[in-house]
Amino acid sequence: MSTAHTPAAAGGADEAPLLISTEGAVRVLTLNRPQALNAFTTGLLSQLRIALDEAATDANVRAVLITGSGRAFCAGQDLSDPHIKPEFDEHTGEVDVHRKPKAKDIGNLLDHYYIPLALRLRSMPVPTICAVNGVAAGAGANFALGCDLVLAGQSASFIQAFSKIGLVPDCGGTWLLTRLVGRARALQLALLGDKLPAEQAQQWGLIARCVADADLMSEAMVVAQKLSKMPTRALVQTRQALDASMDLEFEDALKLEARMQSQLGYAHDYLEGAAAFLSKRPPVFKDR
Ligand code: T3D
Repeated sequence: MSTAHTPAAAGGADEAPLLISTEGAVRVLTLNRPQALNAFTTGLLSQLRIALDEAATDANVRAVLITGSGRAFCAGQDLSDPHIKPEFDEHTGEVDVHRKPKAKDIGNLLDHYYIPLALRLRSMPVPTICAVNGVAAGAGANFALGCDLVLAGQSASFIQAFSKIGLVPDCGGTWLLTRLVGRARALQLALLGDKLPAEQAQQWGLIARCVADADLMSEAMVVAQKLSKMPTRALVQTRQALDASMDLEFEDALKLEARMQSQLGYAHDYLEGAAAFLSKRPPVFKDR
């Protein structure tokens, strides 16, 4: 059964910048500013973080699926958002070099919105799946790549748009890209800011799977439903162990695995999994 609600929000075109629904134990979050390719405003960023907080604390939620409405996943930061919009002559489109522009600290925006969001996503106590339904640019691309499993439709693409406007990759991009595709390809993506089609993104190991556009949501939902029935705590600790392994010596990774198994071995889900296997019945996992 699917239920839907939207959080209380400001009116106007952005009445519901984030759609929230639930299918079984899967919480579905849909970025919903299609008129601006679902670009992030501070309002959308706040709602996304609140929605992730809610999913994290709701014991009935066992997976989160994130997607976008319309033809794009997310075009990154909304560059017309008053919080960061630069001052320029609206008629000529030129920046007046003689007039000292009022400084807008973009780092401030990151501190207050992007960093908490990226950390929230990465520390979710349930698996996260992103269904990239179209272009994912700038922070939109890196927010998607921060999810545990990324599926993309064949017409989707990934753009590290930052260099084109004089910025560095953010929302975790520098960390994620080097780990996902290595330094050479990370630099190619980040310096040139070119569009990487979904199929190539899969070949490069940037995302898990590229699927036909028409099948994207159903395929992503199958994955999300499957994960929602699995031992959540073990899945989340697997994410943590894989992330930590990048900075660990081999022996330290072995020790971390042992500490995690030690904890998980006492949990209901391991007892259930082993008992179900030995008694040849399907397991019912409950831990979160
Ligand atoms: O201050 C900071 O920036 C700090 C935070 C940084 C994090 C970031 O994410 S920086 C990167 C910001 N994003 C971009 O630079 C991407 C800008 N967008 C594009 O390059 C292109 O729109 C796309 C390649 C994503 C898609 O191209 P296309 O040709 O399919 O669509 P379009 O015609 O460019 O866009 C359609 C509409 O969406 C258009 O509005 P209109 O003319 O129909 O009224 C366009 O202005 C709007 N739109 C697209 N991206 C943004 C946007 N509006 C505001 N902000 C955007 N990022």
